[in-house]
Amino acid sequence: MERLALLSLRLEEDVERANSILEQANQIVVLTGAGVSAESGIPTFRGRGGLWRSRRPEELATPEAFEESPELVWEWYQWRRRLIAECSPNAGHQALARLALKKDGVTLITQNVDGLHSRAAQTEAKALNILDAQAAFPLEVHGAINRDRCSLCDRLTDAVSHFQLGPPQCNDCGGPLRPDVVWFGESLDPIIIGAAQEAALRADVCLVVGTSALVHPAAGLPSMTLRAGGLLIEVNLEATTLTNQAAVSLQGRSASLLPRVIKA
Ligand code: BV8
Ligand code: ZN
Repeated sequence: MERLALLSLRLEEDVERANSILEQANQIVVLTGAGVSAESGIPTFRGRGGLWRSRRPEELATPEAFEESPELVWEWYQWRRRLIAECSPNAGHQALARLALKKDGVTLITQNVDGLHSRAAQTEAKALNILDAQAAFPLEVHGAINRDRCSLCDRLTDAVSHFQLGPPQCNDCGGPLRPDVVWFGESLDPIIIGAAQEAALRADVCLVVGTSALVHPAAGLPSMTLRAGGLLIEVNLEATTLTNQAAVSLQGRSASLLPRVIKA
């Protein structure tokens, strides 16, 4: 049999194996990164054409950068907000939402701030006639780009879509608003990361999708499942530091692989 046919047969077998592991699991934790949104048109961070290819993350996604040049950081996030507003959840987001809506014991965790998982939760719940979509809303460990937070009094508001240069001021205290995301050197919300770590520890399976697994503490979640005796299934275009610990590693695009792995 020629090599290509052999490879796709091997992938099909791995998809089946992944599917049966998920079906037999009682507790599933899913961790997604920028790769799950790539096919929706949102560039990843470190890959080809990634958001940070031209700049270093430290230049833009840190409190120091915001302190130093609030206009530049604010403009970068406004650019990303406009880009995200043009994008929609893809079949990968939808498959994960269906898994969480139809199977008990599934916890979705995302490092992404684009809100696409939450949008998929709403559309899939509607399509499935499920009133409460809550089960498919992810733990957003790095925050949400479409929420503003006052950098002085922490007041939260929906993102102001305006085009003025530089961050708007807080209506309460006049402090500069910032996107409600977690920057490098900032701690994650202890309640959110705590819930994510608890889910990882009790999971029989951790399904990791589209992450280079470089940013901690989120990147440490799959190892928590492994150390607690759970299995790892990885979906990624390329190998990562997690690949050799995975029971099944599916190399390919998440928007086409996830609906096949999750035949919910
Ligand atoms: C913290 C902001 C405590 C929002 C982001 C050493 C050990 C442990 C920690 C550290 C350390 N050194 C420094 C640290 C701390 C640091 C860190 O981990 N640095 C790394 C770089 C070493 N972490 C922190 O600062 C965190 N806070 O630790 O608090 C503390 C307090 C004070 C001082 C120290 C510590 C805060 C981390 C949050 C940072 N904020 N984003 C925003 O603007 O978006 S992180 C940023 O990276 C994004 O949020 C993103 O989610 C995250 C991870 O990136 P990925 O999602 O994995 O994306 P990437 O492009 O890398 O990879 C995409 C993958 O998809 C690739 O593998 C690709 O192959 C794949 N792919 C592409 N297309 C597809 C696909 N797969 C499938 N299908 C496709 N179609
Ligand atoms: Zn304020």
